[in-house]
Amino acid sequence: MGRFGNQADHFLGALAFSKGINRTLVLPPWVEYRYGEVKSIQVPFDVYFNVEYLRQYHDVITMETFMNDIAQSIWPPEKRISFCYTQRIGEIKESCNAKSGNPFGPFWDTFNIDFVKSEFYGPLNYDAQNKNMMESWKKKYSKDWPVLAFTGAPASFPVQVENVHLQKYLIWSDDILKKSRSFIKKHMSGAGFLGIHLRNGQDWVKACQHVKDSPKLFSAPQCVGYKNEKGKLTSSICLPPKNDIIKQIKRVLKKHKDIKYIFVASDSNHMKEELQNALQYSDVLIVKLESNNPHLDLAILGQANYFIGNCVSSFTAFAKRERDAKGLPSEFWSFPDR
Ligand code: GFB
Repeated sequence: MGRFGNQADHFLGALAFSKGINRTLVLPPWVEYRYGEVKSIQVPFDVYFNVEYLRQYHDVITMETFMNDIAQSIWPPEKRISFCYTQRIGEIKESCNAKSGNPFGPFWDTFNIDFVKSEFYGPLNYDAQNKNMMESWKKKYSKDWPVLAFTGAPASFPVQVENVHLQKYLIWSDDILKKSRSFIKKHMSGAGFLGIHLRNGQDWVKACQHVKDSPKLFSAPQCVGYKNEKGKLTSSICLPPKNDIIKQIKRVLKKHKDIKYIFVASDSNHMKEELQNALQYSDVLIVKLESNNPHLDLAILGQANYFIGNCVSSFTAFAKRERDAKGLPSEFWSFPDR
């Protein structure tokens, strides 16, 4: 569901679930959408992440290895059953219709997978914290069910608070790490840098209109709490005004004299000129990637000396969790209210 940040939240839940029911997790590819292309494309899990670190927590195998080396013997075509909570709308009645629509069809087609049957697993759920529930799964789906292939991630969005810690096993691939380190060395050497995430594209402007009716919109629980116990969600937390952004950056720079660069990650407007103008009397340089690369942006944000992100965005949430796992400091735009 959704793009990278949403999928990463789901991934942590699915990881906890697979451990809960004591099953090897087949690491799915990441689903991406390219401008001008109708069908989703699937990027192997290990293009972005190092699978070895996940093995410290649980048994995992990439989908590519699973399909090439193992599926033919333990999951032959006639045993391919799709799992969903209850029937899903589509061409076939009483079915998961696992391949109906995008990204579903292109996802399974990438591996030439067709399903012979559907299995409705309701009323079971995937709350890995519920030990009885995990036992029920193990009992109901024993050895006769070699593979549980879900139509959607067996996980919630945003990530359950109990699963946030699993982020520490999600380590960038060597390729991404190398690229991020060489960018930092080339463009931000000799001093600290502040990483900022500006989520401000048109889709976001529209989404933020829902703040009034959705006090826990998207990833907002990461700052306001899962029950809004830490504060109220406001529209400036979702879409901070430019002046507030500049004021907040100045406050951080005042406190962190070692910072001489600002690395800006954004889906749309990096505000490079505005930031340069506002900070022209300081000796701080504004830096951004030359071309759009969300994963490289995230890997760099994860290494910044300090980070300011958007509390509502699951893209920020990824960077924030990674930084928390490393003990690096972060804050959110316009939160808490000053
Ligand atoms: O990651 P994501 O689920 O985060 O989706 P949100 C936002 C996508 O926008 C990312 C791009 O996966 C990137 O492709 N993007 C966002 C960025 N920020 C940056 C950035 O700093 N740098 C680069 N290069 N790309 C939610 C969606 O987005 O937005 C929801 O997941 C919904 O499903 C909502 O569409 C409107 O949580 O921010």
